[in-house]
Parts: sequence; C-alpha cells; structure tokens
Amino acid sequence: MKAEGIVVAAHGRNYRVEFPGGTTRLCFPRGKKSEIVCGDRVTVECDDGIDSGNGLILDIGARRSLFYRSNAFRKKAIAANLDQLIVLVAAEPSFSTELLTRYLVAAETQRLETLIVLNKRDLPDKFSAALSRLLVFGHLAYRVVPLSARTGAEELRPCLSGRSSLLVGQSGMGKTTLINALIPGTNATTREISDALDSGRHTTTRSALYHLDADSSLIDSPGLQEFGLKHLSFGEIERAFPEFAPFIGKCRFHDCRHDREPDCAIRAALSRGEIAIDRYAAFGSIANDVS
Ligand SMILES: Nc1nc2c(ncn2[C@@H]2O[C@H](COP(=O)(O)OP(=O)(O)OP(=O)(O)O)[C@@H](O)[C@H]2O)c(=O)[nH]1
Ligand SMILES: [Mg+2]
Ligand SMILES: [Zn+2]
Repeated sequence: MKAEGIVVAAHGRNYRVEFPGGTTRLCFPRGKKSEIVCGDRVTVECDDGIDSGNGLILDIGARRSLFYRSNAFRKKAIAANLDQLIVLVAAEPSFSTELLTRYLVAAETQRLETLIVLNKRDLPDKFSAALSRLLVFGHLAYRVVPLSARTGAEELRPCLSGRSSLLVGQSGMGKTTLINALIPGTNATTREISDALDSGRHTTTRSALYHLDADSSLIDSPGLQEFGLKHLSFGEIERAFPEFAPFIGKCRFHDCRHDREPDCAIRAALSRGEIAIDRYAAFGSIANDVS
C-alpha cells in the first residue's frame, strides 16, 4: 500500500516518516541522490501496512519553502515547508551577529517570517550586553523575544501557533532545551543535551520535527558555525537588508557593489550613521560569497 506522511527526522539516508494518526516508520529513499529533509511531505510504499517494517520513499511533494545553505561545492537543505525561521541567540556563549544576519537573509529570500529569540535571560549581566547587540535588529523591525528556555519557554508558544517553524542557531544557544521545555516527552533529545559545563559543545547532530498541536510544529536543528549563501544573487542580498532600501539605485554606478566605488549611496548612508557598521560588514562578507 501507499501512504502519505511527513518527514520528522533525517539521519543519513534514513528518514523517520510520520503518518496521519501518529505512527512513524523508518524509510529509505528510492534512487540515489534525493535530498529529503524534515518537513518534507512524502509518498511511501509500505508493503506490510504502516504499522510495522520499513518503507520506501517514492516521491517528495512540492515544497512551499526550502531553507538551505550553500558553499562553492554544494547546497545543503535543512528543512522544508516552513512558515517561520526562529534564530536563537544567547547571553552565553557569545553569538555572531554576522551569522544571525546570514540566517535572516536566507529566510528573507524564502519569504519566511523571522523571529530572533535571545535566551538565558537568567544570566543578568551577560544578558543585557547581548540584548544591546540586538538593538540594531529591533530598530530594523525584526521581532526580538527575550526569554529563559529554562524558566520561561512558555513565552514563546504564542509565536509558534499555526506555523511550521525551524529553530536555528549556534551550538550551545539552547535550541534543544527550548524544545524540551515546550514539548513534553522528548526524551531522546534530552539525552543529547550537554550539561552546563559543556555549554558550547555541539550536541544535536540531526534535525527533528516536533508537533506542538494539530497545526503547529517546531524543528530542532544542529548548531552551525557557518552558513554559506553562495546560491543567492547580489540583488537578493541587497534586498534582504531593509535599511538599504532607500539608497538602492542611488549610487553613481548602476552595478555598484557598495564596496570602494565612488559616490556610493550605501557608504554615504554608513558614514552618516544611517546604516550600522556591523550590518554593512556582514553585507560585505555575504556579498563576497557570491562574487
Ligand atoms: N542559564 C541558562 N542555561 C541554559 C538555558 N537554556 C539552555 N541552557 C544551557 O545551555 C547549554 C546548551 O543548551 P542546548 O539546548 O544543548 O543547546 P543547543 O542550541 O541545542 O546546542 P547544539 O545542539 O549543540 O546546537 C545547556 O547546558 C543548557 O542547559 C537558559 O535559559 N539559561
Ligand atoms: Mg541541540
Ligand atoms: Zn553603492
């Protein structure tokens, strides 16, 4: 028999597929190079019914979004059929604003809603320093939600309602802690959490999708220290920086890269303080990927 399901975990060439009613089974793709990720809707051949045995993935349904990164050599898909990207940063270990910007740019080009969550509010000094590093994002109208995954994870629940969200962020930011607090009975994941002494160590090694209710889900993902955007065009990158919008098309050269060209409207805005230096630096780094 054939059945349709959703990929809830992906590890190597094995995929855990969940079927309506909640049964899951381990499935393998037909063919060689298919890249299947959490959130994918798949058609599975299950010879012995969906309650036992393995399945063969015959087909991947059309995706309404695909979140991925890329470098010079390959694209790496991370999750499919998302509505929202949640980037988790924390008071400690310290986070990279460039990496945060890269995630936001990738989300923008897939037209995902975005949310920045600042975790570990219970560490007061470090928390306020981290919050001040996020002010620029708040001014750009990104939503920033401060919380403690340990004591206040529930504050996030309203932001998850009715959406399929992907949780990303550097290792040690508390992604899995947040998921465990929000979704009861995620024991397998709990075991993978590093203890406080190890904070910063990479603990989650594969993505997994969890249901919050019938129409809300949240995907945990392994921490990434790099996020390549080689697949984007220069124009897509420019457009993903909302503060650049008033100045695009106003440089002397129509193909200005906003680097060293004379009469660059972006650099003029930077020198007037209308564009933050960190954001301009992140833009330069991302634009470098694609040149
Ligand atoms: N003080 C404090 N520590 C937290 C909080 N949330 C998570 N931690 C700790 O931060 C460490 C890392 O948490 P994880 O949930 O494993 O982080 P992760 O983002 O899933 O990391 P990777 O799986 O490696 O990507 C653990 O020691 C957590 O207990 C919090 O709100 N406050
Ligand atoms: Mg984790
Ligand atoms: Zn320019």
